Amino acid sequence: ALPVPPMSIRFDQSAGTLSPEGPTLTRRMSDLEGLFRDHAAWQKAVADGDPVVYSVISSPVPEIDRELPQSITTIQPGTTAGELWMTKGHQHPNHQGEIYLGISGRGGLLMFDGTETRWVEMTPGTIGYMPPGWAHRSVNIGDEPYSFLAVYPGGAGHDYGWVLEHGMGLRALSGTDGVEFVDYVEG
Ligand code: M6P
Ligand code: ZN
Repeated sequence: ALPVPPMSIRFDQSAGTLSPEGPTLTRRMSDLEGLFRDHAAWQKAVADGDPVVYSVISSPVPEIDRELPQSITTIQPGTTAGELWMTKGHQHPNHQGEIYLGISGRGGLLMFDGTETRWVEMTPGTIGYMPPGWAHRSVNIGDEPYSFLAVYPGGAGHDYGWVLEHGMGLRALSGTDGVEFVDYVEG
């Protein structure tokens, strides 16, 4: 990846684009294997059209040490067997921090350090802070798309295996009065 000059990056919310733009990523249900508690319901959703669960658009700032890349993630509203649609979630291999800024919709930021779980509700204008060593997953808790800006150290990396191995402590389900949490393992 090449260094980039000082620049301004424009987010067009209605078009869902960044300019200049970097890599974009689309995660469908099939990309979330092993993450929902109800495996059969997950399989059925994959067979049933494999919907897009979230997408990530990035600025051209490279993911290398000392840079500060940014991305905007948009999670679609939905549930799979009652579990709210979410990102895969990851840990940073070398334990570096990250910040999110809520842009639109309603979401939650679930953090897990291997022992404790924390939940930060995210509305437009909320800054969510992930300290070093806290794995993080985002959840759409509303009925419209939830978008947030992420800014993270370029060398942070994404360890997805950590979440598959340790879970996130809790799961966020859609309850009658909003979000309900259940133990990750028992669900
Ligand atoms: C945010 C940032 C990205 C991350 C994305 C999707 O934009 O934290 O680094 O890739 O969310 O989350 P995940 O990688 O867990 O699928
Ligand atoms: Zn991260």
